[in-house]
Amino acid sequence: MSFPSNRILSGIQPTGNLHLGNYLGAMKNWVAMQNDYECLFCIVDLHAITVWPDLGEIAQSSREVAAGMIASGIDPEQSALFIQSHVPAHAQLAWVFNCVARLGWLNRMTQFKDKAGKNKEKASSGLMVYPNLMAADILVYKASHVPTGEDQKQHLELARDIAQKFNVDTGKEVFPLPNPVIQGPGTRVMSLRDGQRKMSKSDTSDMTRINLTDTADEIADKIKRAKTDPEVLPDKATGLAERPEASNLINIYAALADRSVDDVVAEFAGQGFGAFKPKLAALAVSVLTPIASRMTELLADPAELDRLLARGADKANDIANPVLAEAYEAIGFSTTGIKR
Ligand code: AQP
Repeated sequence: MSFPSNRILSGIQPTGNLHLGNYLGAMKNWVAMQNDYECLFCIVDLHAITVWPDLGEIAQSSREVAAGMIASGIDPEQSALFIQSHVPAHAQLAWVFNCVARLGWLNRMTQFKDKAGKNKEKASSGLMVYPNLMAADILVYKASHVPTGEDQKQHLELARDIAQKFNVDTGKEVFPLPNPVIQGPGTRVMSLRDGQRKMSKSDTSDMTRINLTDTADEIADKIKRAKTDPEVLPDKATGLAERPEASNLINIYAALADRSVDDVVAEFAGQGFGAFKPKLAALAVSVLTPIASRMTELLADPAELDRLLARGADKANDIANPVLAEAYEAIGFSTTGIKR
């Protein structure tokens, strides 16, 4: 069985503001991969309701994410940019995977534990089976590669387990085993207030993250007030071990500047944060404020964004529907009435 060797699927939730972690851990890498891969980028609104959001805001948040992606460099003519719920095969295949994945596998997912917290009994069942939907997002396109941040690594391993079990159980090689692409210093951008926690949309404090829509003053202020330690910067990257906040700021600098951590450390060796932070702020402002301006322009024409997203959904449906039919066939469902 031959599978596509250079097809990418990746997604992002339309929940709250896009932030620097989403940009450096995901979107910036997606942009760089567009010329070498057939790319499908998905705004995962079905994932967004696993933690019930403000219902009136999902459509507009989806447009904002689409605008953020296009403003960051995703080309909707070249890549398929679409909303997950516009391609029903994601949810249909996810149901199949609910019946393939074992509860023991899902119980090991650390993101569920983090997000459900102490209130596990009150978490939605959707939050528990979120990784099965993510596996469907990827496998319904037979994607070969999934570029993502470090936080999604465990879910990707589960997607591979699901693909393998489905193939073994049905005796048909329907799904490939997708490969994670987790690379560069931006794969794990941490909170500006706590170097042990990831930068996240759902953090209650806005000072923990840099939003893509922040103004130059807000960016500079957040970096100025970012938590650090009293030491000067080391002359080798190994000197950042046990210094999570310093390490985070250096990683952010390296990822924004497209330089290696070693290179950045060598430049700032022996300097304190008083000297480093203004340089980081200037760099962040120079990269992020043009993205914010372009987002504002794109959001001024919601009908055009909706048109681009509908076109992306057409492209995605054309790939996903035959794969779903193939999976149904492998299970032994009657597929005579299914549209391909
Ligand atoms: N802090 C991060 N560092 C690097 N990459 C990150 N990503 C998210 N946070 C970081 C990557 O961004 C992509 C889309 O993520 P998402 O918005 O769909 O979901 P998430 O990972 O759950 O992001 P948040 O901000 O943490 O959202 P909430 O707070 O709602 O849970 C993924 O590729 C992810 O790896």
